[in-house]
Formats: sequence, C-alpha cells, structure tokens
Amino acid sequence: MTPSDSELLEAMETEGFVFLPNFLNGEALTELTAHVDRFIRDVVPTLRPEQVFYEDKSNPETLKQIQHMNTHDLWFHDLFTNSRFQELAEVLLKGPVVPKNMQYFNKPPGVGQPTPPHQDGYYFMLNPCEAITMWFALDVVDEENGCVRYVPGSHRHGMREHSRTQTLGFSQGITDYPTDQDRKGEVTCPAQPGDLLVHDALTIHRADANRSCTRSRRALGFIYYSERAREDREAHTRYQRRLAEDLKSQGKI
Ligand SMILES: O=C(O)CCC(=O)C(=O)O
Repeated sequence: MTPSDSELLEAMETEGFVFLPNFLNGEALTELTAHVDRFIRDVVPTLRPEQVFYEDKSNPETLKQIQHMNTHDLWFHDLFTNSRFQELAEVLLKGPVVPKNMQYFNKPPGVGQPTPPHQDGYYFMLNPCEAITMWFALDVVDEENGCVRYVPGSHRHGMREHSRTQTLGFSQGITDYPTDQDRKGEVTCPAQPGDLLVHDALTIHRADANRSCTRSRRALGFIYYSERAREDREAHTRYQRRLAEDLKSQGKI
C-alpha cells in the first residue's frame, strides 16, 4: 500500500529517512535505465574531470560517480525537475524546492570503495539545513555489494564533526563514527531496481565496499534544497575549487 503524505512526513520526522519500494517499475524503469546507459556512453566522455570519478581513471569500467547529470542532459533535467521525484521532494520539504544536483553512484564489482559515514548537510553548507537526498536503486543492492546504512533518528541530534577522507567522491566523513549508539542503531537498506530511499540532510549514513566480484551497485541521487535554505555559496565554491585542485594534484581525477 502506498503511504499517505502525512505517513511519509511522520516517518521522515521520526527516522530521518523513508523507503519507497517500487517507486518506478515496468517501462518507466526500463526507459530510465536505458537513458543512464546512453548518458554514460555519449555524455560522460564530454565532461570535465571534476564531474566524473573512476576508481581507476585509466579504466572506464570503474566509473563510480557523475555529478550534475541534470545540467548536461535535457532528459535528466526533466526527470529531476518535472517528475514524481520533485513532487515528493515538495511534500517532504513542505513547500517549494530547489533541484540542486542529480548524481550517479556506482560501486563497481571488486573495486567499489566504502562510502564513509557522513551527513549530506555538511557538504551542502545550508542555513537552515533543510534539504533531502533521494537514492534510487538501479541494481539489486544488498550487504554484499554495499547497500546504504542509516542511523535512524540521527538527524535530530545536529551536525557531527567531519574531517577530510581519502575517498574520491566523499571527501568528508564523521570523525568519531561509530559511537556505541551509532553501532546499535545502524540499519541496512537493501533495495531492488526501482526502489527509492529518501533521507534528511542531517541523517547519518554510509555504505560498505562492493565485495561482489560480478555485480555492480548502481544508483541515482537526487538532491533537493528547500527554498528556505540559504547556501553559503562562497564557502562552497571555495571548497569545491580546492578539492578539485587537490584531487588533480594527487592524480585521482
Ligand atoms: O551511494 C552511496 O554509497 C551513498 C550515497 C550517499 O551518500 C547519498 O546519496 O547521500
């Protein structure tokens, strides 16, 4: 049964995330997956290095992340801004939203690295920190290939301290994770293609590496800010610029 808007809002307020199985299926899912393949084939080769990350940049099979798909392709722009995804964002953020970034996340088989524990809001630099991320599964995702793990209720305890990680694509991680409480509370979120997870920008989450040697772990991320949230744009741009220089100097991008 599809949950009502008020049930979704209540779950979001209590747990800091919601799970919507089968958000897309059938032809809509087939079409979306075909457009992801098209984007990777036709658009990725035209993107700047700081917008596409590989576990090993000399091997295209290890593609792990794409940033801002919506700004490079009309089909994805439409999916992001004129769709059930944006409608859901408006419900969960209780008003108009700013569609900010559509991303592709993969953990390629054998080499896909863990996602460090983090809160998205730390990267976003918002005041108030009112934003959500949707995580849409394109593959069967489980503990073996690195499903998302949440700490329910963690969004109610403010921003934790983060520091620089060496993980390409997730440059900040929570420094004291896991506390006993984090460890006890953490839940795994396996998913099927077409399932959707949505989390608050303050909800702590992470994922393990892909330990499977044959199965990819592809997903799309949809980031929406509330129109009430003000971005510290200068600090954000400064951070992104320094990070890109750093990654280039390390030969990672
Ligand atoms: O795909 C992952 O492993 C994590 C994605 C994530 O951190 C996010 O969507 O905010």
